[in-house]
Amino acid sequence: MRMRFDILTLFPNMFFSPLQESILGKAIEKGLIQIQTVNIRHFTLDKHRVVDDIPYGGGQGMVMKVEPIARAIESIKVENPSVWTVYLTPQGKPFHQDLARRLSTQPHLILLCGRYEGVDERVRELFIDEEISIGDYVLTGGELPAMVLIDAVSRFIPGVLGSDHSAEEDSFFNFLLEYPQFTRPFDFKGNCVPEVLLSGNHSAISLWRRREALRRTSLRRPDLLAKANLSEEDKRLLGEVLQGKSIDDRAYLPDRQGMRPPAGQAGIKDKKK
Ligand code: 4GX
Repeated sequence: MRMRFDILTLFPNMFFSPLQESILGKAIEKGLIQIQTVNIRHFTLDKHRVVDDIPYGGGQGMVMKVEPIARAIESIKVENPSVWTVYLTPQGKPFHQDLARRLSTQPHLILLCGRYEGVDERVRELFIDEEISIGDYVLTGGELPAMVLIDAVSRFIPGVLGSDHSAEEDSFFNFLLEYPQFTRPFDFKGNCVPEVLLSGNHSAISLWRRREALRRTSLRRPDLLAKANLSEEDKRLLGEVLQGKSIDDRAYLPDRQGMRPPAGQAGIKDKKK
């Protein structure tokens, strides 16, 4: 039942802290997932350990060479010829929750992280089973996308989330965004928690949460709402929402000016309390 990830990268250090904290760290300790980084540079054979070269035909930037990547992938395939190999690239199919669930049924994934202008096309042709994009923006490499994928996929592995939490119940499965959550204090600088949540009336609370989930989805993601399977009661609640008073959904507004952190210096600083 355990799942294994092999990450092919030029920057293995990027992965250590992010994947060892919190829930994924626990999942590794429990043996539910196994993560190994493979430094592509270790699979070069030349004195200068060259992993990239200029593009044939000219043009800007560098391209990752085929041989070190081929040797790195083959070193894993000798152990497991049926490993599924993924390349993270903006040209891939869009990553989403269903794809994460499908990948979680694979016992073993290789994640190839590209740098520079990408990899030699023959890597794709010869070794890649699936190309995946985490979104329409350009990053400096495939390492962060690989972490995003590992995180989203691992949540589907039984035992990774607490026993009271199933990834299947999260939003996106029912095509509704989640309802607003509150915890103590009741009154924060005059901003109070909705009274219904303190009423102890569980059916009223369920109705309120359902209505707020519908409100949020119709406001922010009408595309999702169109796919949702709405009950007759949902339609009635949505009707209440649509003819409701002006809707206060402040968190969805752009950042307020004057609330930004000061421009950063070099390095990452941990704010002292
Ligand atoms: N979702 N990147 C890949 C190297 C690269 C450059 C050009 C192919 C062509 C990304 C994303 C992403 C940055 C990973 C560039 N590969 N990956 N890398 N968005 O931006 O997956």
